[in-house]
Amino acid sequence: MSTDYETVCVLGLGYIGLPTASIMAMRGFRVHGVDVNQQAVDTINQGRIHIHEPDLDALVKAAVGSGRLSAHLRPQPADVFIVAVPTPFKDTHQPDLTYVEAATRSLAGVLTPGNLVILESTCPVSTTESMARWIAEERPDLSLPAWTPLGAKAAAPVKGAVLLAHCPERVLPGQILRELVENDRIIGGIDPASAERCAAIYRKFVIGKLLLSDCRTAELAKLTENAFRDVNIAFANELSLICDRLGIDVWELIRLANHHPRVKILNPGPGVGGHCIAVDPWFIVSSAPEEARLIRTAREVNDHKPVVVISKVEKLAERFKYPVIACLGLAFKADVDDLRESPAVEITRHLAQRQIGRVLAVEPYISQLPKALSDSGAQLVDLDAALAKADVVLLLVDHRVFRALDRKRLEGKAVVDTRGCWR
Ligand code: SAJ
Repeated sequence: MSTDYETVCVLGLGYIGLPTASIMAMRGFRVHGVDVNQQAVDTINQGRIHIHEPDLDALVKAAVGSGRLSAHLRPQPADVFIVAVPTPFKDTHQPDLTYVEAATRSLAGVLTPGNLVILESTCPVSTTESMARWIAEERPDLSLPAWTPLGAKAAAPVKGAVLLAHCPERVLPGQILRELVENDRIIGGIDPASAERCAAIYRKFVIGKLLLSDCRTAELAKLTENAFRDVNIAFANELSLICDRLGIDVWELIRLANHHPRVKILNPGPGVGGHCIAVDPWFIVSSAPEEARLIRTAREVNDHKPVVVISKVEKLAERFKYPVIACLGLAFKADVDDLRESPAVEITRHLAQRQIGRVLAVEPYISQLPKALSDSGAQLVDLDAALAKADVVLLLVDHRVFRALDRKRLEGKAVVDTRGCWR
């Protein structure tokens, strides 16, 4: 099959799927985007976006305008299928593959022999093989390759087999469009033929290196990257607790230590949020609970950080009769609108529910409070209104607008700066 003018069906039009679909459309692919959210589908078909990511609006407008990107509620026949749906965890920290399974079973209906199915969602080890099983259950008429590590002697490819690969997304929210093109990509085939075919697709829009491997290794590599970052942030967060106890400025400590040529400590904060780093390490823990001791502890250290911030604010609030507490930022990190797993939301909700004062939340990227805060008692206001009234100012997210704040406006207020921007 020629690799020119291929049709791609991207399932899940969120932070990964929509930019990927749009970039591929601009590179000449005919792209069907699929999402279960009718509003997202309608918005995209009008050339507009339902999420915030720098420059994504112009890209989607151009892709839809070119006639090569359209959005749908159901999978459409295509040569290549890319699954980019959420993979949350359950209350027990066990991975929840409901969306991956539903997307796989729904695309199975339109598969034809020789199609390639690519999993981009971050998943526990062996999910790509589970997808092969789900497809086989839905479509016993199709043949699917068995897992074969790269370098092992592969069985002769079955003519017309459906190919499968895991190509984990690795982009940083806020820089998605650049990183989608520039980052190196790991391509883990269920067998070597699948890896080769998948690489031919990504070669058309990725200028980073394409690193071919098998799907199990690719799955664990992605989890490893995020667990590495989580462990390193936990180290910084633990240092912040040690410094609080010893009366030392953690930011100054880290600045000094980082002058060593082989030391690169990350930044402490109010905890770790987002749908990736706060989630993915648990997928390793659930697969190898006995062995993943450090990875589990790092998660626990980072998950405990909001509790520390809450008690710091409560202590300061005792100085006032019924203080106004301004919580600056709700997003999980700077300059994004994404509130998923955000420690800032958790902290704001606790402070509001404990009724130790009146809680004002400032989040320039949203226009109404998320469900988690809607009946907490917290009120969404703008920065000026919050600073005019606040007795206690709690900086939770280092959004550009907060970093640029004139420090004089904080005079006379009790300040908790969890990001170290106002030192
Ligand atoms: N954070 C700190 N201190 C730091 C760095 C981050 O407290 O020094 C916090 C942030 O405030 C945020 C959380 O960690 O709450 C995660 O933010 P992040 O910028 O480290 O990462 P994400 O979740 O936006 O994106 C990560 C990236 N993974 C790595 O850097 C290894 C990205 O490349 C992945 O594509 C993404 O996860 C993903 O989707 O898996």
